[in-house]
Amino acid sequence: MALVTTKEMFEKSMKEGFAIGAFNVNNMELIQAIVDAAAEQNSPVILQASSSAIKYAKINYLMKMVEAAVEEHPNIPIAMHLDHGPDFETCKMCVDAGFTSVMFDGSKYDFEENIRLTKEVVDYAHAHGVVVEAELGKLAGIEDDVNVAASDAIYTDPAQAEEFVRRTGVDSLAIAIGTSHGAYKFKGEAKLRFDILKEIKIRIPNTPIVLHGASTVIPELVEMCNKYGGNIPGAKGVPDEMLHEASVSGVSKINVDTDLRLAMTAGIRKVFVEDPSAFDPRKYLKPARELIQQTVAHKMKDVFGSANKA
Ligand code: PH4
Ligand code: ZN
Repeated sequence: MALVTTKEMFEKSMKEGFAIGAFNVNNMELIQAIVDAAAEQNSPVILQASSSAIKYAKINYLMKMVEAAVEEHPNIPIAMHLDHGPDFETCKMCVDAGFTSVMFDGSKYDFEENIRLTKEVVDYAHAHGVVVEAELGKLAGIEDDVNVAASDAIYTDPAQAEEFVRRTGVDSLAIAIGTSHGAYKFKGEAKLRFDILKEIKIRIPNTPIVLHGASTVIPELVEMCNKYGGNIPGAKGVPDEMLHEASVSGVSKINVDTDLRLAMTAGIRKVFVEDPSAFDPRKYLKPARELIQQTVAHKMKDVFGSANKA
């Protein structure tokens, strides 16, 4: 099987009420851990790279490794997606390089400009058999180089969502209901606006909904980082129960990056502290890769409900 678009996996997710994890990648160990977890769980999976990840790893290396992952796991639907494409050129570069899905993130523009720019990307991508995710509303926190103060976070307006999808022809829509990027999502209790999600779903029942900034910030991983010399105090994410509720309430794609960063860092830190003489990278990258795989498998099986949906 070749790389697939997200079309069929999203159709299945909407029909059967589960979500597909979209996991950020920028190196070989992440890619291997994620697709091995998907194979172990017989789950569809989306690999995604941001423009800064592409700058770091280089698009050619990323695509060759993703192609290798597909060859290793021919029975698992794997999509390759651009996360937070900042402009038409970056989206075009990824379409031309063989990505099967791209996100154009026009959330920093006003409504009309977001529609105009998204439509340009949709026209190009669709002409090349590639699907497009767009974003409406603003997430609090830091994403790429855009910093939106928490107080300026703007929830997605359901009526605008309907108009946006109709006028752009976009394939999926990222919405803002209270999540944010990174390890510090909530000061007090975690709170998501499921009422807004419900309203959006009523207005665009056939459009897959995407949740960004949806890491759990798994307490065990934060503790492990801190235990082995890290300093990540007060980190807090979206609890598993809320992500499960989102998965059965019409969210089709759930983005996870922070939890993978924590797993990799925790695994490496542990080896460094327990065996200061270790300096063969395989000695610390192997356990780190295993911890990432466990983390991804847990999400697929226990939270998103995508296990056995390949
Ligand atoms: N993302 C990840 C964005 C990563 O430039 P960069 O590579 O740092 O960008 O789109 C998410 O939605 C991840 O959410 P999370 O932080 O809750 O895991
Ligand atoms: Zn994001």
